[in-house]
Amino acid sequence: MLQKSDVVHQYLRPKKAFPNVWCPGCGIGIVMGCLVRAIDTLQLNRDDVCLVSGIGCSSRMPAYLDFNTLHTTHGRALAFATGVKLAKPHMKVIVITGDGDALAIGGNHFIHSARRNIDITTIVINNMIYGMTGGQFSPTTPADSYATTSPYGNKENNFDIPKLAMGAGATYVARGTVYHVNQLDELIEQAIAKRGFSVVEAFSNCHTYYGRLNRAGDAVKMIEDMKKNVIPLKAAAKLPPEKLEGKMLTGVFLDLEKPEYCDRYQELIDSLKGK
Ligand SMILES: Cc1ncc(C[n+]2csc(CCOP(=O)(O)OP(=O)(O)O)c2C)c(N)n1
Ligand code: SF4
Repeated sequence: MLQKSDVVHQYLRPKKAFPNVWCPGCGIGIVMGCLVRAIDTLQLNRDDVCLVSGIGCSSRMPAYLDFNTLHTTHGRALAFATGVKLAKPHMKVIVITGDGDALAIGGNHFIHSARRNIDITTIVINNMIYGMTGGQFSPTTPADSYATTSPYGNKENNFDIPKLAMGAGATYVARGTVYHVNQLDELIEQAIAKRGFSVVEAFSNCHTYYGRLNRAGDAVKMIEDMKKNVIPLKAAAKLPPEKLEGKMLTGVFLDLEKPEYCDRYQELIDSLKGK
C-alpha cells in the first residue's frame, strides 16, 4: 500500500518539466498535495476529473497534474469551468484559483457561480496578495497591509471569503490553512464530494511578497503563525468575542442541500422534450 506522502507522485504529469515555478517554501505545493490526496481518497477516475485554473502562481497547479486540465485567462476559470460542467455534467470539475483571480477580476464569476449553485468545487488559495505579478494588493489584502501598490498601507477593506461565498449562495463553504494539512485534505474531499457549488479557502503563505513587504517573516515563520492565529469554528463558538480578535476561524462554515444548476437545466430540457 502507498504511503500517504507518496500518493501525490502517482498523479504528477510524467513528461512535465520540473522543477515547478513556485518559490521554495510556498504553500501552493501543500494545497496541491491536499487536492491529490482528496481525489485519491474519493477514488475518482482521473478521466472524469477536470481541473480548471486562471492565471497566477496558484493557477499553475493544474499544469503539474495528470488530469484533464484547462489553464485559462486571468479571472475566467469559473466561466470556462461552467462551460465544461454543462457540456460534461458527469465530470468532477475543480477550479484552482488565487484570491486575485477569484475575487478581483473573477469576482463576478465567483458570485454568480455560487448564486446558480452549479456543481463545481472552487479552491481559492488565499495568500492575501498578487504573487505572480509582483505583490500588488488584492481583495483579501488586509487593511493597512503593505503591497507594492500600497507602499503607505492599503486603505481598502478586505473580503472574508467564506462570508462572500455563503452570501452569494454556495452550498458548501470551508476554510483551512497550509499548516493544518490533515484538515485541509478533509475539507477538500468533502467539497469535491458535495453536489453543488463548494468553496474551500486554503489560506497560504506568499513570503516572497506579502511576507517581505509586511515583515511577516520567511515561509517557516508565516506557516508557524498560522498555527498561532487559527481557532477551529467549534472552539470559537465557546469563546467570548475579545478572544477571537485577530484570529482566523477554520472548519466548515456551511453545508446544506439546494437544487443544483445542471440538474435543473436537465429537468428543463426533459420537460421541453415532453419526457
Ligand atoms: C486580463 C489580465 N489582467 C491581468 C493579468 C496579470 N496577472 C496575471 S496573474 C495576476 C495576479 C495573480 O494573483 P492571484 O490570483 O492572487 O494569484 P497568486 O499569483 O497570488 O497565486 C495578474 C494581475 C493577466 N494575466 N490578464
Ligand atoms: S510569489 Fe508568492 S505565491 Fe508565488 S510562488 Fe512565490 S511565494 Fe508562492
